[in-house]
Amino acid sequence: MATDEYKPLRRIADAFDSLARTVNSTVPIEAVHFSDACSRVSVLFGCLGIAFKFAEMDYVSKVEDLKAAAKSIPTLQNMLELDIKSNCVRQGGSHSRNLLRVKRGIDMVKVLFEEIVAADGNSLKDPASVAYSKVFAPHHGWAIRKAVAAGMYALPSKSQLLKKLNEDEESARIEMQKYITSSGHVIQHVEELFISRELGIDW
Ligand code: 1PZ
Repeated sequence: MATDEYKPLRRIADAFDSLARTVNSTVPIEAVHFSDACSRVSVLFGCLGIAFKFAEMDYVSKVEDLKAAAKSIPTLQNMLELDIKSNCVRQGGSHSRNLLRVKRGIDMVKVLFEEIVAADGNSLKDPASVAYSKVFAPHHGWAIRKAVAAGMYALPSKSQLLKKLNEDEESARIEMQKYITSSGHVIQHVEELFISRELGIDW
């Protein structure tokens, strides 16, 4: 069996699976581990076409910020606590703020996969629109929401996406389900880091 086969969906699901296992223990979540898993998600943008270039640039730059921070800050909770001390949690470009945005990115992918797994058709437009409206739309202004709505028409079909990911219906369903479960634990953990420090997650 070729172990070096190109299987990006599997790599994403495995990264979150491994991360979710550490979340379930009492050990705090490592910033390096988290940001590495989040950076694997970026490959999906390349499969969704040019329309999502802007989203890609924003997401990748925020993940890169967390990766760079992880070189000197061991855990996500350390990151939040440092920002609390410096009184810059909500400041543009802060690690805490970027963490909240990246958390939404992985949440959007989770809802997208849930919708794809539940849908019968070959369209990505409805699954992607639902995911966007649940996760990001409440936090985005009118102009961005309009641009995203326009971009939805340029999405490939589900079968085109699966082909680019080198998966068939059955294998994709398994990997998406794995990601849905494991990212759910990770997302909940990150939200609790904010909520337990009364930082809120709706900004
Ligand atoms: C298949 C469906 C694909 C749809 C992807 C739609 C993604 C939403 C596009 C949003 C455009 C991003 C514009 C930048 C928004 C920024 O203003 C905010 C706030 O940033 P800050 O002020 O803190 O610097 N950034 C965000 O909300 C993060 C956006 C990340 C988008 C990641 C989407 C992940 C989905 C992956 C699907 C492949």
